[in-house]
Amino acid sequence: MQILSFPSRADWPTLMARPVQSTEAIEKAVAPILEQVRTRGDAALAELSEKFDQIAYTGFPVQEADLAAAERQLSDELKTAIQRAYQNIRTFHEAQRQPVEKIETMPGVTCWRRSVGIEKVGLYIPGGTAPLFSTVLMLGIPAQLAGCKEIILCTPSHHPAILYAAQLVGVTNVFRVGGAQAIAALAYGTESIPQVYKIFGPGNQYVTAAKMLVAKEGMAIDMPAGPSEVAIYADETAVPAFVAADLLSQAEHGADSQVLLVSTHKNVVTTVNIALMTQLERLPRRDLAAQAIANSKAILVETQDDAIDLLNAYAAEHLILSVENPEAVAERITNAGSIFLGNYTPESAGDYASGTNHTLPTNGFARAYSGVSLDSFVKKITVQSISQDGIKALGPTIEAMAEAESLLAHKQAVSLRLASLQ
Ligand code: HSO
Ligand code: ZN
Repeated sequence: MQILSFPSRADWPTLMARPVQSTEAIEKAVAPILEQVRTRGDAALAELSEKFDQIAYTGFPVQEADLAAAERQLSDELKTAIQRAYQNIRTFHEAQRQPVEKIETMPGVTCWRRSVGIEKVGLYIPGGTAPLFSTVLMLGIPAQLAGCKEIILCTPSHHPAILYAAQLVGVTNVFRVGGAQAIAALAYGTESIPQVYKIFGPGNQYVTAAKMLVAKEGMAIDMPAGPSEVAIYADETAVPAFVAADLLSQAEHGADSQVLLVSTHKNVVTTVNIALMTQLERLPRRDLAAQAIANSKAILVETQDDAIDLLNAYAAEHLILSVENPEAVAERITNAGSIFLGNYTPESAGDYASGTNHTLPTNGFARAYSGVSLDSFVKKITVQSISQDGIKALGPTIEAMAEAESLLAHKQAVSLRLASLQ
């Protein structure tokens, strides 16, 4: 980790800048893949799956027998863990449901909002070295609660826990297909894969580029995704070994992961760094983690106010507050995807099993975006009903405004009704 001591505020933006990734070349490679799937459907999926993933695309979803086999391959311990996580995530997301409230804005004028599940959603789970079955829970549970009618999951992974989690959350069909071609299939539909209305899930740069390209064409996506990040604010009440472990848990996601340590105490930075080096050596994914750590920074600041300003400017995807009085500090945080309080709340808890969602805004998007929640899987439809007395009371307001906007047909729609009530 690079240690930066008391940098001036003018230097903060440069220090905290995420590495810019040039997407142009990747989008150029991805656009023809989208086009092939759009025009040739399953035939293109088969060719591209063979070429990029060495998968023979069958054109059929994963069958019952394979799902049952997947369940048999898992240890009871892992199944129990997945069920525990499922319950907690479900409980937390269930509580996000809001009761329909009919609001009388003035006598006889009633307005309300109904949440309706997006009928068809696509979930993408990448292959690669970490089989992210936890992400199946994070996306599938709110989809299930929202009442999405079709939940289509695409993944190139063969990991049985992905299939087990898919069954728990009530996925309609799983298709063994990955990469940009899977995103194209969900966006346009093929003979075998239904077109969906919104696409969710992480992925490599090709998958992300594919999501961005179909989003330009009008497809809804969960959010723009960048490399995963954690910022930790630690003071002398923090346990250095815990802080180091949390930094590494994010670093092991990939060489491009971002980790940031902020402190007002030099000895905190030093002791965390020592613990980090010891722990790093013993990690199976130490090569990836070491690369992420090499690009990461520890920033020493003068005061708590400086730390809070810096963290708000950074807008981390995950923010761990290992400080005295973490709740009071958290109250002053205005930009972050998800906040973890105190010495006993590791980011891993939110990544897997405490209940909150782990699909969160990266790359500073936490300034304006929220993580995935039940809301991500519903549309809110507004409804209104106006009585005769209501239109008598509200009508003149509408007439005056319509007239001033020179939209006389709008005015007429009210005037005719008022006249009929004379
Ligand atoms: N930290 C990742 C989520 C994850 N971690 C999945 C482990 N598995 C992005 O929030
Ligand atoms: Zn993680």
